[in-house]
Amino acid sequence: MVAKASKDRSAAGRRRAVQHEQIVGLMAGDPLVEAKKHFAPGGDIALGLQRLNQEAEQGNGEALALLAHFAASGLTGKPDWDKSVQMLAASADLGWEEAARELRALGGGPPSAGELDIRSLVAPRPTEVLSHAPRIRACRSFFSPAECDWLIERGGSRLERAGVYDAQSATKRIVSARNNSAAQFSPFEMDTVLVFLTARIGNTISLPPACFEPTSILHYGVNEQFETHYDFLDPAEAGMAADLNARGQRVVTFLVYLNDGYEGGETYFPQIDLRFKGRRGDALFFVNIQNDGSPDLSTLHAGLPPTSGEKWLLSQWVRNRPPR
Ligand SMILES: O=C(O)CCC(=O)C(=O)O
Repeated sequence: MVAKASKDRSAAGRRRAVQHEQIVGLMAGDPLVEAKKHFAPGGDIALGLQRLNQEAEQGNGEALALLAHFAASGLTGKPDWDKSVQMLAASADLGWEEAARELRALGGGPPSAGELDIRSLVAPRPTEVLSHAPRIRACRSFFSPAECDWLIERGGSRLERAGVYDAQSATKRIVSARNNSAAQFSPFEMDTVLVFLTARIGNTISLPPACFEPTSILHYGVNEQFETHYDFLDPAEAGMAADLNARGQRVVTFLVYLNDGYEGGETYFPQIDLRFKGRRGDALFFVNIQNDGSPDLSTLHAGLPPTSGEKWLLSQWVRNRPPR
């Protein structure tokens, strides 16, 4: 029954993708669609910004919501969180429903967007030690139910088969050991909610979002899993030295469980026989290296398969420094 539900979801996902393609086709020449193209790799960001601003000035709520995200993240200038929330509220006032949903996810209006306390929103959360070796901590109720729902909604429309990183080709490789789905968000594909939530993660682990790899939302249906693996990058592996040199070591893995209602699906550390299954909104994070910087082999872990229901998770891999 549940397996069927998740098949239906991927069929629905495919239908949505086709609809999306059709809409994109119909909208070729639409100034906003054209402006957005400039934020893809190799695009002319300054020109894209100019076009977005023109659209926003003419009352385009979607353009304003995008500018709100850029203002929050500092992708196109100095980050300005207050301005970002004001723009999001203005976008919602213009009738852009997604902006209103973003504000609600963050616990604000409309009409109470002005009451959003961004500093507490991004403040570090208390953690509890689950293991000293390897270093694993949990963080209860790290995301609110509304934040979890927003992330599931964002991830659900972009899921594709998950893969593993192939350093030699610098691309994703599909392997049988990882048969779940994932949605990845590069910095320009994020939104204001994601910017604030990743800032909260950064403050909790004392590493800035500049060190973060693209944020992923993972989805596991019944029998889908991420078999035992390490997250640190092994310098001995082909092609890895260049990646390590460019982007640093993947020192922290930060996971947030976004839903309840499934059986199985724990995160499992076989070396210390630790199974963790967060309730909706709980977080788990661990340090992939030892104090001397060498890989910590006791961090071997797996995302076990749900035996019923479906599991949604935010996964954030964090390097020890921003890319060069
Ligand atoms: O799904 C899980 O519980 C684990 C995810 C994981 O192993 C990872 O993101 O590295």
